[in-house]
Amino acid sequence: MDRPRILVTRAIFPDVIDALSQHFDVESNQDDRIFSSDELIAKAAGKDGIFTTPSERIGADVIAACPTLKAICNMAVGYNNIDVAAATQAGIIVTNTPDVLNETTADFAWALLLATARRVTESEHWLRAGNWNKWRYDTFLGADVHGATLGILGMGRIGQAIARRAAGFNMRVIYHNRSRLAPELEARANHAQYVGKDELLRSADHLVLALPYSPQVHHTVGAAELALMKPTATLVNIARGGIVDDAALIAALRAKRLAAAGLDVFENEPAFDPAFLTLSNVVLTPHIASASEPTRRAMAQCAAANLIAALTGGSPPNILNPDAINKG
Ligand code: 8YV
Repeated sequence: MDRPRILVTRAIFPDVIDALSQHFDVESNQDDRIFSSDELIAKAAGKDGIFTTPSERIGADVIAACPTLKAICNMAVGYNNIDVAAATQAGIIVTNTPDVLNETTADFAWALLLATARRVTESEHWLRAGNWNKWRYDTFLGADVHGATLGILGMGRIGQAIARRAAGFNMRVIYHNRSRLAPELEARANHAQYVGKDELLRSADHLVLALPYSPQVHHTVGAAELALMKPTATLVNIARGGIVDDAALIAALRAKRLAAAGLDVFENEPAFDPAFLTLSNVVLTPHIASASEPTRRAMAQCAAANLIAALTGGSPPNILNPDAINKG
């Protein structure tokens, strides 16, 4: 029997390519070229499966043009790059990589929160530029983290991991989520208290966004929401570009209606709004919240395991659309 044929859309750990090659004929992209949409379709056509990352948009057009596809395995917990409904309709399994990145991503949310509140990167730039020639009582005064109120919008597995870490900082944790957590989960999340979205915005000293992107939450933090926040507050986004209205955020930061922001994700990334570069009160990172060596490896292995299961008659551990199986 012919081996299934797969496409790996981006460069990935070579040993993961080796593992996939034990089961499949693999077309890989170790040169890490960014495919145009037409190239992606041309490469995916005739394949049984694709190993994707959030940089590739797998829309209904790609799905319609690739009738041999049986599985799309995304190396990310987020999957808003994939039209899951169209895939389900076409009998294509879609998988993601949940859980393996929770703790690493929560660590990074804290890295951004602390760097933002305590002006770590801003002061380092100033120091590197040769400006440090005397001590002053008010050099880079920031906001306290300990004892402050941490707000979390989106209290899934990553949000809860962020909340647990607040215990060491003696913080009160408030959150808003589509639905309230069970009491035992709230207790484990540093006794997080469920509040309405407006109260979250009004009360948080440090607000972290940890919700998945969907069209329903596009610009869920825009000008009106930013106006509710304390002028001393900080905002951290480790979730997805598009959840925040970046133009509104830039205006708020410029006018100091918000003290500072720490951003790992942006609208239209990597071509983010260059106005961010003109602001000193932002910490900017290139979508690396899950980027520890062990975690990126675990994510790649998880996506590979899903693809192997999907195309060799197994049950992919992280299937997002079980209905696809009956259609296929
Ligand atoms: C990166 C993420 O996008 O998992 C997600 O949804 O946003 C991040 O972990 C991912 O590492 C890219 O493969």
